[in-house]
Amino acid sequence: MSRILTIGAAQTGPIQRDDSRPDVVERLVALLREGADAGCDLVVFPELALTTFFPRWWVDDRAEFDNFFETEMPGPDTQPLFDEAARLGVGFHLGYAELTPDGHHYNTAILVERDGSVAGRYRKVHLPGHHEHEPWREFQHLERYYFEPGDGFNVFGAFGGVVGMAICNDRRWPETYRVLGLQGCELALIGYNTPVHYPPDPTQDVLAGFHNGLVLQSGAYQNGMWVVGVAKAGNEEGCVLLGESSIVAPSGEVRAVCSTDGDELVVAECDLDMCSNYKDTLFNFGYYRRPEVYGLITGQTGVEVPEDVAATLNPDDTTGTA
Ligand code: CDT
Repeated sequence: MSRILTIGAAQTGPIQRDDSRPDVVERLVALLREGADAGCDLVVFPELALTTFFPRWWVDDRAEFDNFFETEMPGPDTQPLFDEAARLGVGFHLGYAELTPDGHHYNTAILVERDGSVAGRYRKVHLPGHHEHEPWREFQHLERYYFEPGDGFNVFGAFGGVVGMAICNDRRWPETYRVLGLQGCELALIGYNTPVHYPPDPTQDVLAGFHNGLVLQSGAYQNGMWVVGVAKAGNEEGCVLLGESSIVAPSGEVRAVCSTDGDELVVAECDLDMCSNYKDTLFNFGYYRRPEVYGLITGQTGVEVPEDVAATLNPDDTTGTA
């Protein structure tokens, strides 16, 4: 049986603070319909696709921003998207801010099957930025203030394959793809909101697009999986967000890429069986991996230079040297 999926990367342009949910959902529905016309099985929307990227602002009382969160999915504002998807027989992936009934806040994505059923949910693991208000920045990146981290990377049986999700900053960490890859992931869906300006080190600004391509392509290749990276792009409340949404094959080749900073759909045919070209050969994990020498990866978080090596950097300090 063929496992060729037609996938649309549905980049959105900016969403301003005053844009209403129904207006945003209407834009998503338009992209979904464009995807249906292009024969898509699945349309992938960005991280926090229903609102502006509100963690760029500080408020003393976090509850003031609860209006940016969804308390149910689907809810009254998002139901039209679910209804249209089911009517068209097109699945979708959607990032949004989630507020649970017991008061937990997450940066979340869901995967919805072609019949409208929810196939999976993921809560962002790697929360970038800072916890405290840092007034020296041109804009804040307060994900660590507004969200709690999720507790793992799972895969889901959906669309005839093994599908995983990650969100934005997760895509920069090789562990994300490898933990998904170890569960057989054939398709990783990753929404993002990436400011082009990085206040702690502006020398990285000109490399924003390069780094985005680098991590999506290497994650795909090193794990033999399709990777779909989808941006919310453009000038959002004065903060310029990277576009360049793309669909990457298990070979690491880019099969489709957006060329604007607005609402734009690009489509690629993704043969899930192509994953085995890599999973069963060069990246045959079962045959080649050496977990017995990878212990540091799960055993520690930060860098610990071994004492004998550190000593060579400070020759005056003879502690611990022979
Ligand atoms: N949304 C998100 O995770 N953005 C981050 C910005 C990093 S700078 C704090 C990213 O990795 O693209």
